[in-house]
Amino acid sequence: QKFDVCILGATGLVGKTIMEILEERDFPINKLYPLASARSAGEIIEFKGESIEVLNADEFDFSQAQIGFFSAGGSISAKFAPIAGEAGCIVIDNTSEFRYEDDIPLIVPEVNPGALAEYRNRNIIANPNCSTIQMLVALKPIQDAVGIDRINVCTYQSVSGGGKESMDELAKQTADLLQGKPVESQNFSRQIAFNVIPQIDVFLENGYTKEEMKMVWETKKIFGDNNVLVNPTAVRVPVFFGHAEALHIETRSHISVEEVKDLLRNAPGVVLCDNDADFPTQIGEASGKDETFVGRVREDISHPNGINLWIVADNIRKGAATNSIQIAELLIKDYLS
Ligand code: 2RA
Repeated sequence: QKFDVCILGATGLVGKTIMEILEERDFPINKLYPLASARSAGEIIEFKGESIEVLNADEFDFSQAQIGFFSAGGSISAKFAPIAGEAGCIVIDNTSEFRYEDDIPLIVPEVNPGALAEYRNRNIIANPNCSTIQMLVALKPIQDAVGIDRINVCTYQSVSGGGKESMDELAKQTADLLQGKPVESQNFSRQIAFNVIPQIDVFLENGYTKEEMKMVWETKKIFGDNNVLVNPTAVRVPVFFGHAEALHIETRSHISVEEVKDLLRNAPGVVLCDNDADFPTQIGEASGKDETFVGRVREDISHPNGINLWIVADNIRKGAATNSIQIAELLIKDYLS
């Protein structure tokens, strides 16, 4: 069985990666409809050796597609996802627009596949934020084994999380600085080249940023556990692809490092970097991969139930495109075949 699929935001970083991964995984596509705003409509994209014209989303009849991958920004999803859902196109939405609505499932296939059944409420499924996805893929087996009371996390997030313009800004600033020219910042609140910025998204009233609170809200929803406490600091670093995270977790009962490593060795989607010096990094291990890499697993010497972990994944792949496609594959396997 094959499916007609539309991709809204087909000319963006995530949209293009979705197309690459659909091809790589030989996703069962019958017809592909790349969609974008009127500004990008008419561009030609390549898919499976064919040139396909990008269509104007405003003029598209969503009943022509059974599955839609949306990654064109929150306001675009707010406008088109309900229209598509009502037309029978099941939307997998990569924006934060619907993530916190009670009747919309928020899915990481390795973590909460059972919640996918709720897609029937509105034909919309939300893909979580990149920094949440990789964290929960790694923490799921620990949560199941002993429960997690509290997560302290600092992120080291690449500029691709902010889209193509943010990547261009890092490249330009780096080149300008190396040539002794002054730099300008447009996509970040400070210079990003040769710097780190403890701000991703806007500040909220409680002093945390929206990126940080996404990790709090989404962890509770995906784990189905309102008692898990999350204390994040999200930081942008001058890296193009891949997010890293330093975690200090407090479990509900004691678990040894060896037990955690055994759980991670067998966890779906996880690659355990077992030896201390084999820690994963964005460039060396995670970029271009679909797995979540975990290293530096060790006991927290300051807490009886504390474990430290270092978690790295490709934010555009597992943090966005791959996770969305895995959701679609699960949907097909459990509900559409
Ligand atoms: C970022 N989490 O890295 C965002 C992307 N969704 O900026």
